[in-house]
Amino acid sequence: MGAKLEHVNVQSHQAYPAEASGGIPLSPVPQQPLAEPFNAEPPRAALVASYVTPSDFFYNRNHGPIPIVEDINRYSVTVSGLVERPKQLFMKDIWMLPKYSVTATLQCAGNRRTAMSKIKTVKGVGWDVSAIGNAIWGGAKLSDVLELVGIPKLTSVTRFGGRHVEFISVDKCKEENGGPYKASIPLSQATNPEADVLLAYEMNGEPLNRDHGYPLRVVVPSVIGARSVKWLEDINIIAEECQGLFMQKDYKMFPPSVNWDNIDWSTRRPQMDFPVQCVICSLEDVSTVKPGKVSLFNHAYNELFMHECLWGALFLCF
Ligand SMILES: Nc1nc2c(c(=O)[nH]1)N[C@H]1C(S)=C(S)[C@@H](COP(=O)(O)O)O[C@H]1N2
Ligand SMILES: [Mo]
Repeated sequence: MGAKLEHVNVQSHQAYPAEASGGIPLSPVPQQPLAEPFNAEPPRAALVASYVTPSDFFYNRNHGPIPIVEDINRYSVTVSGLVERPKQLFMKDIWMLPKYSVTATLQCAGNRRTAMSKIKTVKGVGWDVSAIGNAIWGGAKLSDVLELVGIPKLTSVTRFGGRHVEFISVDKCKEENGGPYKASIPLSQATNPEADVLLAYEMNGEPLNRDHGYPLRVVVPSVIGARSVKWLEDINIIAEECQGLFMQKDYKMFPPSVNWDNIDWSTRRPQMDFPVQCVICSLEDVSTVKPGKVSLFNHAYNELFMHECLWGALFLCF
């Protein structure tokens, strides 16, 4: 079985074996060596082949080279900042906490950017429609982890004025001038057990693989993928939201009157949730069909489903 993800923005393609997705014909994949950072999405037919997206078909978005964490025993996450009892947590400390399985959709905020660019050019990776996936994530709840440093459940501000939880990763990227990838979410969401924010060490019942954040990543259900930081290294409790580029000068929505010459990033909050959307996946944009009954399969997403993505079937008669 060959590579299962399609490297975005690569032009030269070769036919892809149909048996790789259980008989569903897949779109072609590139044969070139992969560039860094690695960004890839599955063919759209793979998305509707199963409710849970197999890890091998799950899109990949990276801003820097993928780091290798070799010594799991020495790997640790520091929890510090505006907290009473800062702590260094090793994997054994995380594994000791109650384990939860959460089915959650991750989607890159740039998904469908190629289609958006047909209306007005947008900067960024030229995704088709498949920078989205539905996985069963296994790990500890962030609300339990934060209790270890003295932050009770359902806290929106710590005694020291902490209101946001910043996640800082191991990987380094050029957009942060060689610094780590980072993002934050409000403390009220992080300490709410019902929000199901996870420090995940498993994906679809297997240890997280390297591409998806081994050994530990954040999963923030119902929020754009950019906030689900992979290869977590530090958790920082801070007063203001994270000042990193991906929170302040990227992943924001502006009206059509704004362009690169007049943009004022400070006028918009970092994007967290998504608009409702739906995509037909069993046909390509340019497919033509014969008159008669046509079965279509789509994926639909609505943040009100909270954690779950709905894979639907739609039947149309022409
Ligand atoms: N450390 C780190 N975490 C990261 C990123 C990254 O480049 N580095 N990319 C983010 C973005 S933009 C998305 S959409 C998701 C993608 O997760 P995946 O590659 O597991 O699908 O990871 C997020 N977490
Ligand atoms: Mo993303």
